[in-house]
Amino acid sequence: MDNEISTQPHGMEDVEIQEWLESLDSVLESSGPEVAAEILERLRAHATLNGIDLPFSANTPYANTIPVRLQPLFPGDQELERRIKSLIRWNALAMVVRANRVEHNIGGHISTYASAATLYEVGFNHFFRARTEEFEGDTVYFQGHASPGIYARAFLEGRISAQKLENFRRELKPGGGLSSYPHPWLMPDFWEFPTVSMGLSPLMAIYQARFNRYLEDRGMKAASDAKVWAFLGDGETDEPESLGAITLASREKLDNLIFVINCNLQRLDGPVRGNGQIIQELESAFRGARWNVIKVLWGSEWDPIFERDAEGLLVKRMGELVDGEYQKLVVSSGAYVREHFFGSDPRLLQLVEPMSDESLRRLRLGGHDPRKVYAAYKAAVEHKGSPTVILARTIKGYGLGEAGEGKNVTHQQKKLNEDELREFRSRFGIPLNDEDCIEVPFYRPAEDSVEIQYLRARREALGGYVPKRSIRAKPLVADHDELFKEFLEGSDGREVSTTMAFVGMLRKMLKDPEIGKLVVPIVPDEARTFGMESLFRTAGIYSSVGQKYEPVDVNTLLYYKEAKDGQILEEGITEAGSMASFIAAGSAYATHGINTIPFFIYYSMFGFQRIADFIWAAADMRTRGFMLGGTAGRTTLSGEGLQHQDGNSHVLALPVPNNKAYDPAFAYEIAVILQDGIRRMYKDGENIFYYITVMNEPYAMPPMPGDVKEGILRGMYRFRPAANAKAKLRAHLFGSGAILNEVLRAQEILETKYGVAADVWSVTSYKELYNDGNETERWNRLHPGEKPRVPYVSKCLADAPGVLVAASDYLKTLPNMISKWLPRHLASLGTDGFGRSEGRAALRDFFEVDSRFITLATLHELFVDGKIERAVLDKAIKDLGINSEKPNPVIS
Ligand SMILES: Cc1ncc(C[n+]2csc(CCOP(=O)(O)OP(=O)(O)O)c2C)c(N)n1
Ligand SMILES: [Mg+2]
Repeated sequence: MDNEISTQPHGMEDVEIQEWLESLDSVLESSGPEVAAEILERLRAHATLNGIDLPFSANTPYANTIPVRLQPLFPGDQELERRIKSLIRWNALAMVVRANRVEHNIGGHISTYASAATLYEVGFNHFFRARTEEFEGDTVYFQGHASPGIYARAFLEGRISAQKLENFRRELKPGGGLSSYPHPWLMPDFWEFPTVSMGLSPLMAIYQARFNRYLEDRGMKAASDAKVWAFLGDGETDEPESLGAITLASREKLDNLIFVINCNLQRLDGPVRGNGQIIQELESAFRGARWNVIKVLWGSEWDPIFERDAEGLLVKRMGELVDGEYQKLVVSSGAYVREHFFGSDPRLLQLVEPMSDESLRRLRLGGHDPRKVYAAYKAAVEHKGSPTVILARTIKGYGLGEAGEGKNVTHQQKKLNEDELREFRSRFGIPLNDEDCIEVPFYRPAEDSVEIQYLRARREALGGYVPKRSIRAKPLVADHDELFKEFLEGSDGREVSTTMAFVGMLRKMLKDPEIGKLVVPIVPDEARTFGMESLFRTAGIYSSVGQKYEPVDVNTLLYYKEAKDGQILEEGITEAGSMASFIAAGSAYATHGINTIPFFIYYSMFGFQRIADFIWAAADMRTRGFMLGGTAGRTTLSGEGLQHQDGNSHVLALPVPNNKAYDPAFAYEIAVILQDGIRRMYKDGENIFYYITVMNEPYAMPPMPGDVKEGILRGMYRFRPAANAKAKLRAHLFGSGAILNEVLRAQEILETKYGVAADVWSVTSYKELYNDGNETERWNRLHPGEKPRVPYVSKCLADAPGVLVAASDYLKTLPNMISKWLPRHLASLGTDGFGRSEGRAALRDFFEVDSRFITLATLHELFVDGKIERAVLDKAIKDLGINSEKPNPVIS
């Protein structure tokens, strides 16, 4: 840690330093901080020019950033706010303690909110503005583990009943309960942002703040001074996502963004940086990234001590301690603090000589002092030109005393004994007698009490209650038949990939009078890979500063055009950041009342596999939009090798309940899925989103064979029936994505060489078929007296004679999932295993998914069925050039 501002240069007299400091003070007084800063900058430059090697430090001393003389007056009724906060503390604690008395181990957290109560209450009483008709409102990401406190406040506000509070973490109780953490899926009128998977919310908040600017720059919403607040834990900052995008925030000058990091110096197991100083570490990271950093370390009780310390000894001493020592001081007596902290120097001891041990113990930290927190928040909201981070020092489990304050076990403290409860009650002045208090009842003062009146008045002044989620966008009205019609007609023999076909649709959607403006294309530096560069010029790449340079390719048709009203979000190489943009755009129907339709186009391998937790959060948040996994298919993406070739994503998409996953083969399938998706999400308001894989293998796109729209959407339809349905040898072949072409080739081989008449089915979504099958089974189980329903896939194959074979570019488990609803055994071919750097043909041979292997699988099924002789099979293996001893691709 290089936070030390050395106060003991070699051989220099204290007097001399004093003189320098005094002259700076006098400049400060006579000419102000800007002049003082200018002088220091000039001195630094002068020193460097003269060969003085100044060590780099992004740190400031271990002290409050805002000096007392610049501290604004606290505008609220401090005593009343303290009483309200105490009641919230009590109810938050009561929720957890009561829940765990009823159901042992139901969990919940006391100590996170206990340490953050002041940080939230100052926000609620003075800063967080609600969304109203006139004002878009501030956006607040609450730290997930602090949720009991947020619920407890809503209880005092009369927004959550005592019964709901009683059923914290018991959502299935009659009358409902409260979800453990912020989950819009579970509490869609209350929570807006899922935050509890640590690290997601800081990244989402950054991209949310940037998306707000994007909407303004594109003229889709009025400019406003609304803020995005994100409350994080200090331990949470170890997640790479937490700090991973902070330079974007400063580069984009997001002064609408405020991080509040609750620096209680502890995480779950112990100290965040026992041997270091997390606050100084974070300060240097954020200052290095050019954020406005405000440290709120010491409460007002410290002010007079600092005042007495003309030599700066106290700040120096504070900079010396490591967090492990600070944590110890927090749980120690005043005498211990005097001896171990101030005792390091007799001059320091003298500073606190007039103070009793008790008052030493009660020296508050900055994050627990509303005046200091208010000053920081006010400075943050007024700051211009960069995002702000507030590093607030607090105590984990503040107020829990022996029950856990500052202790390593405090994160998981869920129960308090009688003495501990009484002590907490007394410390925070909760009006409950000794007997009642041990029952830990919820406590809400009467409606006409000053506390409730004050709390309501403050929220009224700030526009209403927070958090609150509501859907404000109006549904779309058009049906877009015209838009998609041309794509149902095929490519007239021209060879195109599904990616190219999709880009054609995107181009057309961008011109549509209703949805054109709403489309938000998002790419992580992969637009050229997907042939999207033509959109650079027509739609423009969003840049908050326009284009300050003449692009090198300005003379070409498709030059790299950046523009302030550009529509494309070209995010650079960050799938996580792109997904955060997707979430912001896909939830704007609620956050902003705007139906933006995100299309996030990326390398399919780097989606579900890399950023699955963001996708899960998007699902929780009821995000709408389309994710397009490009260069998809383990054998269809040739050359790249095992890191790129995706045969996994459709399996990884299975667990996300409201995600619809499609592996289409043809342009018209994509058109049908997109049109229907826009209708379902933006007209009918369904809380679903789409994952569609698109490939880069070119082939002729056929016209839609009749009205197969329902089949496309439900997961399968017959694409090409057998020429001779009456043949003796029959088969049904399933193909998906680019592998459907292999299946069609197999259909021909089987017919011409082996006399097998096969129907070919395009399976667009195994996930749809699987969900439908399960749903049908469940319904039948629950309704035994009624006519049993039949799964869609069983209906499709009800009168299908012959053997069944499926092939896709994904794991074999996909077709296997639906095999139990099929009339006969299913042979599944797929791409389990690691990819290879190879061409398509070799890859399909290696993974055994080409037309030859599909043919063999069909013949083998017929052989097992007793329909053909062994000899036919042996000959086929030879004729097809299949090496029976080839290594198994799964493990080779
Ligand atoms: C991605 C992820 N990993 C682990 C956890 C489990 N977890 C919950 S709270 C916590 C400690 C939090 O410490 P900190 O961020 O400092 O918050 P505090 O409670 O101290 O304010 C951990 C590890 C989680 N919620 N998310
Ligand atoms: Mg912490």
